[in-house]
Amino acid sequence: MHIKLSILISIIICLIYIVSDVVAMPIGAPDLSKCQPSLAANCCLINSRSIVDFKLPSTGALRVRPAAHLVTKEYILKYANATRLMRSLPLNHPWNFMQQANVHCAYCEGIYNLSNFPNMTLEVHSSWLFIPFHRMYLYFHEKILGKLIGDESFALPFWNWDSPEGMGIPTMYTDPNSSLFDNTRAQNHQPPNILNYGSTNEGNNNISSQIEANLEVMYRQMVSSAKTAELLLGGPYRAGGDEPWSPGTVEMAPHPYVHMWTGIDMSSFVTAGWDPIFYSHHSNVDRMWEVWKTLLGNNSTGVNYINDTDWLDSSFLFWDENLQLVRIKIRDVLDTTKLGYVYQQVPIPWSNKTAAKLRDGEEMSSLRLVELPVVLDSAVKINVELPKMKMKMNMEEVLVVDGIEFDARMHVGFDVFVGGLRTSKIGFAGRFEHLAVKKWRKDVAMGGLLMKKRLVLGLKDLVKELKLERGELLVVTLMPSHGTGMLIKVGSVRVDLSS
Ligand SMILES: *[C@@H]1O[C@H](CO)[C@@H](O)[C@H](O)[C@H]1NC(C)=O
Ligand SMILES: *[C@@H]1O[C@H](CO)[C@@H](O)[C@H](O)[C@H]1NC(C)=O
Ligand SMILES: *[C@@H]1O[C@H](CO)[C@@H](O)[C@H](O)[C@H]1NC(C)=O
Ligand SMILES: *[C@@H]1O[C@H](CO)[C@@H](O)[C@H](O)[C@H]1NC(C)=O
Ligand SMILES: *[C@@H]1O[C@H](CO)[C@@H](O)[C@H](O)[C@H]1NC(C)=O
Ligand SMILES: *[C@@H]1O[C@H](CO)[C@@H](O)[C@H](O)[C@H]1NC(C)=O
Ligand SMILES: *[C@@H]1O[C@H](CO)[C@@H](O)[C@H](O)[C@H]1NC(C)=O
Ligand SMILES: *[C@@H]1O[C@H](CO)[C@@H](O)[C@H](O)[C@H]1NC(C)=O
Ligand SMILES: *[C@@H]1O[C@H](CO)[C@@H](O)[C@H](O)[C@H]1NC(C)=O
Ligand SMILES: [Cu+2]
Repeated sequence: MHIKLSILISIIICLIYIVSDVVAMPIGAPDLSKCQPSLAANCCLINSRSIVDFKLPSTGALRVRPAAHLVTKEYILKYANATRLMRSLPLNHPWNFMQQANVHCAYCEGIYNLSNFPNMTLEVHSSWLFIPFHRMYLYFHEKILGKLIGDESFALPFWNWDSPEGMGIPTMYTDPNSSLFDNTRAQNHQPPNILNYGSTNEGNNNISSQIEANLEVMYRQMVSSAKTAELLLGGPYRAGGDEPWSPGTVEMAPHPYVHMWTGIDMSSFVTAGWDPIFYSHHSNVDRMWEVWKTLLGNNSTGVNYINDTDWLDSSFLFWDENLQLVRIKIRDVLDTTKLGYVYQQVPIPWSNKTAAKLRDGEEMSSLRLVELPVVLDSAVKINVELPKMKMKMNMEEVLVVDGIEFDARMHVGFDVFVGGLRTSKIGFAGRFEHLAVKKWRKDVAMGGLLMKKRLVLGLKDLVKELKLERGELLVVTLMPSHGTGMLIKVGSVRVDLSS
């Protein structure tokens, strides 16, 4: 009887799975006629009856996106001119600077629902949409800027924050008379101040250790924790599936930190695009995928993108440089050379940072050991077992921090460290961080918005560096990194095997 019941239950579960699988499909481009403006920001996109499918540009010379701190005065004038022209267009022109900025708001503030699943809100963060959506956004922005100054070779700069020379605000953005300026930038973060996105590095005034800590974060987020395209780019978000909840490592650090650090406009999804520095920040985020491909992509799983048609066929709408509304799919933007651009080659100082960065775990030894779920009002330790199973060749341990819940009105974040019972060393494994969704969202204004997310980090290298063995207990430390940890709850932590 019991056996029959359990068989029945399994069959039902299978059926539910099959049915939900049938429902799941690619994210459909929004229906622009169905805009639900948010409370303070009317960032509805300009609609058009004529929509054409995106076509790759005919091949010409490749545009080379330069590092922002290495460009000439002439380049800066050209870029500032283009942005000034963009700012001076009529407000209702799709190329107007504020219209360009609205694109970001429109795709992430609950402004549109999916055209093919109308009771799901369209959101381009916290999932595998993050990198390709922002790639498309920058592509059109760059083409329009080039059009405005009659220079098809114009390429956006990238803010090279992953390199010591690029860790401060690039000087092209600091002239208050320039169209590239934004007056909400943080006064105390102007040059020569540099970013300090290192783990447990709060209040550090030692520039060289600040740089070292930053490079360690780069190495963990981009190399050791991101051995597969899905770990790097993020987990699934499908029409008819779950809300986006599984951001990739490239989205988690230092991307949100750089937003927060830069200033007020940059700190929220609605206003980030108002600051011209947004486009070079995201140009570097985009560049990270390209760098990753050359470092790891060739031998991870053999593919340096996510081979899933729900991802490849997810589509979006943008106004292009011919004043045409176009529908573009993720499969159109896998290769930047087909889009006509590449990045200037600069040193990658973090690519080979290795085990040397393991630290002494003494400072963490007095932390309280907790059971989950737990509210992260301070740093906590959790014991988690490494799977006993023998691993297949290309399998790896992934650390899954699940059921992360927080009030979306707050900027929240925590760092993850891993150690073992037999070793006093610990290693930084990665970071979770989420920008505040400001009061503009209706659901937020009406009494809070509970967000649920999950963080997945590759552990294979760290397990090797710490000489941990199968079946051994790990000590996972979760350390609030951005002052508002008391607002985050963590549901569970486990180690899975994934291929
Ligand atoms: C920028 O615009 C000014 C004024 O329109 C023009 O004189 C100058 O040549 C332009 N500079 C570049 C580099 O395009
Ligand atoms: C979405 O809407 C359909 C009807 O249009 C309804 O049957 C379904 O339950 C809704 N799903 C959710 C998650 O609200
Ligand atoms: C959009 O989706 C949300 C759920 O995310 C739902 O509450 C809302 O009613 C939908 N709006 C429309 C116009 O269907
Ligand atoms: C900005 O422009 C004003 C007046 O046009 C001028 O007085 C000031 O020196 C300029 N500032 C800079 C930093 O160029
Ligand atoms: C700054 O940090 C570096 C590297 O971590 C260290 O070698 C140096 O002694 C520190 N300097 C000061 C003044 O603390
Ligand atoms: C991966 O392939 C690219 C281009 O084919 C090459 O430049 C790069 O060196 C390769 N990386 C590795 C780690 O083999
Ligand atoms: C990729 O190949 C390089 C060079 O052969 C090797 O050092 C590295 O461990 C490989 N990475 C993975 C994820 O297999
Ligand atoms: C992608 O998936 C399809 C269908 O599952 C498969 O036929 C194809 O070989 C895969 N491509 C790569 C590059 O792995
Ligand atoms: C690591 O990379 C840097 C910059 O690319 C290089 O200067 C350094 O020699 C490399 N170190 C090792 C140990 O390979
Ligand atoms: Cu964004």
